[in-house]
Amino acid sequence: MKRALLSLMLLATPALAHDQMTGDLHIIHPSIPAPAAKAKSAVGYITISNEGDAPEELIGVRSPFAASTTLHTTIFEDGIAKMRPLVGVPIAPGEVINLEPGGMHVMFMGLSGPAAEGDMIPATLIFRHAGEVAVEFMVDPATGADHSGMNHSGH
Ligand SMILES: [Cu+2]
Repeated sequence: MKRALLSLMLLATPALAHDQMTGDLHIIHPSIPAPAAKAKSAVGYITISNEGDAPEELIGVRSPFAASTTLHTTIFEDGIAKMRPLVGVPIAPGEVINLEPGGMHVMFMGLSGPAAEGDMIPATLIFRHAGEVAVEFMVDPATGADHSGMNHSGH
């Protein structure tokens, strides 16, 4: 009976989002658009709200999902989107930062395996003050954008 109820609930919520409150940090829906089968890289998105009184900074991400996991930003040069590594992402008190398509993102390079929609990918966010925070990136539907084809020459 319990199992039947649970599967009904899962069916009723096709667009899952997840979030967690860790200290003063509200971490909202870490997600990865499903990469193509043989993709060598993937991007991660996340929204973080600093609900405390002190400045914070996201300074790194770690995950067994990829050989290297870094913070990136997107810049436009001559109309071409290019990736550049970011040292950190400051989050002022009361501020909400968005790692989102066309902007800042988490860059997973050298994927350790496939990722299918609905998978939860473990990762650790590293903050300057809060330290290490365990999260899970939810694999969302593929967007069709091939991020691995973008210009990463800044590395
Ligand atoms: Cu990138």
